[in-house]
Amino acid sequence: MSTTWHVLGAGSLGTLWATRLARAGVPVRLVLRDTTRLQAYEASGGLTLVEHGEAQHYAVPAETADSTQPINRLLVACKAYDTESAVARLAPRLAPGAELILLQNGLGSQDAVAAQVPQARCIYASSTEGAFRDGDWRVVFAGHGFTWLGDASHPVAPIWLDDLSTASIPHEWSTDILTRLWRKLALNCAINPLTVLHDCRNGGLQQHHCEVATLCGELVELLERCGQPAAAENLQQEVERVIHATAANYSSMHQDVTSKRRTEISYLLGYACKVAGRHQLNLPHLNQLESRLIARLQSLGLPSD
Ligand code: NAD
Ligand code: KPL
Repeated sequence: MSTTWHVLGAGSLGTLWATRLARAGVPVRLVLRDTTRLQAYEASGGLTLVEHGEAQHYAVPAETADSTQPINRLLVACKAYDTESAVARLAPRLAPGAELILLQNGLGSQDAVAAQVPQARCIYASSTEGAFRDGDWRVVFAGHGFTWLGDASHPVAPIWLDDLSTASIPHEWSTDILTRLWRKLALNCAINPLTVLHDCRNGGLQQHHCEVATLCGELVELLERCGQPAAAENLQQEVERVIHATAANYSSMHQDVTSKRRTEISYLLGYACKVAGRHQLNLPHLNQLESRLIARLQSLGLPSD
């Protein structure tokens, strides 16, 4: 019998993973916030995944954090700002040798969780898959992509990657996961805040070429200073390529702001500025971008952390 995957956070990515694992016959259980959510979930009868316009229903079993069953494998699919408190509630249930897979975008939340549960192995992930909720317990698989997984302190791939293959979740074990996460963070810092400040689609940044180039210059300095030269390579070209390739899309941060949702600023631009400060690196445009973004979020009545 294979090990059960506990999935913490039944939002977009959590549902995308839970339904594909369940569809492949891999044992999965959702961990929901409280009994109110659990009752609502049970009344709905399960999760729905919409793929290629077709909705499929999966009766994935669920529990709350207060359940007592030990957890051996935990997929953490909360937003970065919820991760630490969500994992803290489950820490007493983690079995010796438990493994956590952290799906959060940006940086900072993963290290915080790893410090919180030193007895567990924490595997960091970086995903280009895209999903969004179009109803309670219902998720649309919007963008097929790829997920890299890695463990900066232990290069050997876990055996359970086979479960991901069985579930047709495109993935690869990465021995440089931090470089991947830093690269994605740099891309997000160069694109997402500006799309909020200029209230435009990604393609709208083609009108702000100089601003983008200046930010890329500072991000390259930061990456090199933090020992991530590979993440800095041709950053500006990559940013321009992404702006062009995703010209018609709104960035994830722009979508959060439009929907009045809290952003993950502290784990993206906020993290970059904090690390620059720690290295006593003066990056005036990046700092100014952070101040402008915070001011904009506050003016919209949104949390700025
Ligand atoms: P989401 O808001 O759709 O889902 C998060 C879920 O976690 C919510 O259902 C929330 O209720 C739940 N949650 C929060 N605290 C909890 C707790 N204490 N106990 C139980 N559940 C709790 O978020 P998402 O879009 O799935 O994003 C998750 C992470 O993945 C983010 O860091 C995001 O940047 C990253 N990511 C998302 C996508 C995407 O397409 N959605 C793509 C790549 C990366
Ligand atoms: O990852 C992205 C996002 O919207 O979060 C893009 C726009 C592709 C890069 O910042």
